[in-house]
Amino acid sequence: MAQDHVYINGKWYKGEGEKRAVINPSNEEVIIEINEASQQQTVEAIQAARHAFQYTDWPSNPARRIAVLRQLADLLEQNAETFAAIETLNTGKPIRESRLDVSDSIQCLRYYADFVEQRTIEEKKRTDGTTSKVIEEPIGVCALIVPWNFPLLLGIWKLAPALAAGNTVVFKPSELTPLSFIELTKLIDSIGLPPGVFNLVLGSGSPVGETLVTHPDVEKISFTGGTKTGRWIYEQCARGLKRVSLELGGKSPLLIFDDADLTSTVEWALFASFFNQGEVCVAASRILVQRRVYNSFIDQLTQRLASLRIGDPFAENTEMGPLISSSHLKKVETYIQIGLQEGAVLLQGGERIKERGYYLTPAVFTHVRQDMRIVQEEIFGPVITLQTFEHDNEAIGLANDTIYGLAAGIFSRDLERAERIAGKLRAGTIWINSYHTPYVDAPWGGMKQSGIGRELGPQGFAAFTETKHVNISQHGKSLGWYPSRS
Ligand code: TXE
Repeated sequence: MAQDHVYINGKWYKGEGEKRAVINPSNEEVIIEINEASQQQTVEAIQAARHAFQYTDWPSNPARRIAVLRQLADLLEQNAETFAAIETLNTGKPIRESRLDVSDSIQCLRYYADFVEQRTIEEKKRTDGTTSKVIEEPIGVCALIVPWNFPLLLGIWKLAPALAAGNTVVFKPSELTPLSFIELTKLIDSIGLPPGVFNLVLGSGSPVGETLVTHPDVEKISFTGGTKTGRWIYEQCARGLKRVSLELGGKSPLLIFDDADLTSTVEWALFASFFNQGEVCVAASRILVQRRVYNSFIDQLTQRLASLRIGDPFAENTEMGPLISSSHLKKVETYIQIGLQEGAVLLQGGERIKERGYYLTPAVFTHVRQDMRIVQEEIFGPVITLQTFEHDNEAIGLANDTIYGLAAGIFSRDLERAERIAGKLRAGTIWINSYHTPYVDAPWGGMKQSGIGRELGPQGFAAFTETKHVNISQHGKSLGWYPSRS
């Protein structure tokens, strides 16, 4: 049982695929060795989900689904500290941030339970006597694929609405961070859902992820991850016109105007850029500062960076932990080299600080040009670029000039101007005088190459439904060939 980490049709199995060591990024030690799912097991999980969708009352029993979501939220709450510790152990994120992830997850489960409870069916009486009902039905078998930066929270953002809507699920965490969802599956197992409603398959893109994406019995893919993988998934989904939601990369700008209170803005900028080690899809990686306050901003930023607490993610006062893996650390370092080769100036940071653990100090680049790769490409780590602008239009132009459109931040005392600029920015989420907070009842997702569709809120629920229009007329009554259409 201790080795059984694959969950199919209500039972635990030993994975028959690859064996993989799960690493603690803060000390590089092996936490556990996992036997991942084979392709055959992945297919069995899909078949179990299909069977459960077709033959159990799960899709048609909202009361049961509401009860399950609430029970899961309660269980997660009772075990909150354990989940926070697992998340920090596996990802290296500071423990205070893991606690936030757990409490946001609980809130999300409860939100979608309430959402289904309060849902009404739209009904219309027509002049010809017909009653029209518009019904939101579940789609079927949904494959939920998530990355390593928020393994629990991003998983729950998909799982809660998918289950709430009545779908059945095959869930795949990142191969780097399976631990919190293995633990969550134990809670799900203890609730006793109909077998096959929830299945957990562990493994990487090949073969597990690819099997989920290409199998004809999977009717919806909800994916969070890199834009390159997202693009491949979108192409595969096009073949079978599979439903798809993609939450992808970003290169989000933070616009700082010269009327902003600099001390608090510097604090927000650090949080916006380096929260979760900068391994956040919406991380503010491009800071645009109005020229008049640029030098003062840099002075305050570098002073504050010097006191940033990087280290043991389990220490209560740690502000930044290690990056996720050795290969990701190397990728981020490669970008720092690219920045230097492109002629940017590395003001500070970009250094390893410990012999063990994937720690990197925040890197700040100045003297950058808009066409540099470090300005255009997602680095997904603690690396920011600083640019200046003179006037609103220049700021808008620079802010919008990447392929991404996930998020943006604006700092100014002039809320009217800030809102006007927000209207011009091509980004799915914009914070004015704050950053990062997701609200569970509000949509989250990207424009341009940052994704397709939205998570959270009513939009996040709609993404897991199909719309059916049912017209009911009295039996035996002729409407004629051309009945009235109102
Ligand atoms: O992501 P992948 P990676 C960005 C970030 C990062 C880059 C690569 O820039 O440096 O992506 O990270 C699964 N079919 N983001 O390689 O590959 C994979 O197993 C089906 C931004 O970790 O996109 C994992 O579960 N699934 C991002 C998930 O996809 C496949 C968060 C994400 O992995 C697959 C993470 C395939 N062919 C990285 N290949 C964000 N938006 O927050 C991989 N996977």
